[in-house]
Amino acid sequence: MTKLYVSTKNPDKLRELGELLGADVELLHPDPGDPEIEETGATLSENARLKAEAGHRRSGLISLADDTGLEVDALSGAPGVYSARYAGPGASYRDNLQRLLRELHGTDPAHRTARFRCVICCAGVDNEPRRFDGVLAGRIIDTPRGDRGFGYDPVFVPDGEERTLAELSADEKNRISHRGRALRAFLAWWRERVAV
Ligand code: ITT
Repeated sequence: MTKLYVSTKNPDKLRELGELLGADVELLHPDPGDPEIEETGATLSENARLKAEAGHRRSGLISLADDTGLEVDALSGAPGVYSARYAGPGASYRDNLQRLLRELHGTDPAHRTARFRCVICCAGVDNEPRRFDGVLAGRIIDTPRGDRGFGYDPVFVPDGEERTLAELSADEKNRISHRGRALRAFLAWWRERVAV
């Protein structure tokens, strides 16, 4: 079975990446006690690359990393690259979501447009890491709905939907999501290069 190292400590991302990659790929990942990889980059792309290269060095395997941000137009693109720590270091999903709702309080529904942007980086195939992108456009509502998904999903309604991402099934989310799009772009390239 093909092995891939996924350089994330976020169990929700790992689950979604596993669903998207399917059962014929064995996923390895960091242990909870493994050292953190500092996300010192100024962009999603730099952080995805840092995590993928560190994962490849650590495991000796082809390594994937995902860096994702939520860009809200009324907040000039925030929280963006800071999405995981919007409410401060060590913030929970709930803290981050509450801060987002506070910042958008009173903002007209027409001005609540946003998008998830996901950059997946793969290290260990070529000399240079490869980057794959996926975007999902939508809007931020003011009252969270749904208990699936994770992070900002309960307040994000994708374009063409009335439900939040947290109200969609895992399959429905994966079919349209930023992560699904980036991962399928990676898979198309990888199947040609490495043949699963
Ligand atoms: P790793 O760096 O270990 O992969 P992380 O959670 O720190 O995990 P990011 O730096 O990419 O990952 O942070 C992105 C944050 O954005 C994440 O913590 C969630 O709060 C949110 N997020 C990412 N993907 C999401 C999704 O599909 N739906 C909702 N929120 C998401």
